[in-house]
Amino acid sequence: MPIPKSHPRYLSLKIRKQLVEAMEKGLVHETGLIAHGRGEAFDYLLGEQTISVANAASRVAAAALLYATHPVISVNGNVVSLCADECISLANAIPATLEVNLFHRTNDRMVALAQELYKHGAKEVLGKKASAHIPGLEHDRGLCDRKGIFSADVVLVPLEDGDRCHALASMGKYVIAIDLNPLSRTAKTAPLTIVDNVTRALPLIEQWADQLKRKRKDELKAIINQWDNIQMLGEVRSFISKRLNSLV
Ligand code: PTJ
Repeated sequence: MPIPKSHPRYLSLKIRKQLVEAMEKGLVHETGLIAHGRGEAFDYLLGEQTISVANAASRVAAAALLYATHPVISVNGNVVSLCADECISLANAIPATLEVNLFHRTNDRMVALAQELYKHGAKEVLGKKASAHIPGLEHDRGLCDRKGIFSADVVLVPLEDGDRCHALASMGKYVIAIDLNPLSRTAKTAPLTIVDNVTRALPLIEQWADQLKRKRKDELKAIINQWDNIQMLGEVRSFISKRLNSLV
């Protein structure tokens, strides 16, 4: 059924339809729809907007990606289906490597997601060649590319599960998470969390990268060092509770 543009929840309904269609094409895993529902609920609490601490976090993310010697953007079914163009554009701007890394890994999904990214103009997509394993993660969700995530110093993980975020951080990587849930294990484990919708956060990181790209390495390092993720998560919780109280 076509969604009427006049519907007050038009954008949200359009995105749901996009994800369902992506699931039917084999890009999104069934549980990706459940994950999206949880994300939507938190986005609702935030007022479906980028709050100021998320904007500040996106600036630090841009600094960390520019500072890195080997930055990787890890993408999954939901991320490719919602923002393939934004991922590719950010990867070109930094420049960073794109790698498909799945929780529910199957060969068919790996191929379909890489093809989708190539269709959108990606130059190179890693992931299919599972040449390394993230220590501490059982089963196929630990598989990754030795030239990509395994050897990266900075990894951007939009919509990551807490376990893998923890494993990547334990490898000494600087993990940048994008997660609408400020209470998730991912949000709490990453040294830098952007509590925002991936659809808003990815273009914002690119805008900041554009502004910061002429900064010296020591200036970028100073931006990264001043970030306090625990304090920021407290500010997000306080924003949500104040907003909830103002709504009743
Ligand atoms: O494609 P695969 O096989 O790698 O599977 C991907 C999913 C998302 C199914 C898998 O990683 C998973 O189960 O994730 P979780 O543990 O449910 O975590 C998803 C987190 O992302 C939750 O905390 C949601 O609040 C959050 N989230 C969902 N949609 C968005 C989001 N955060 C930012 N932007 C969104 N659009």
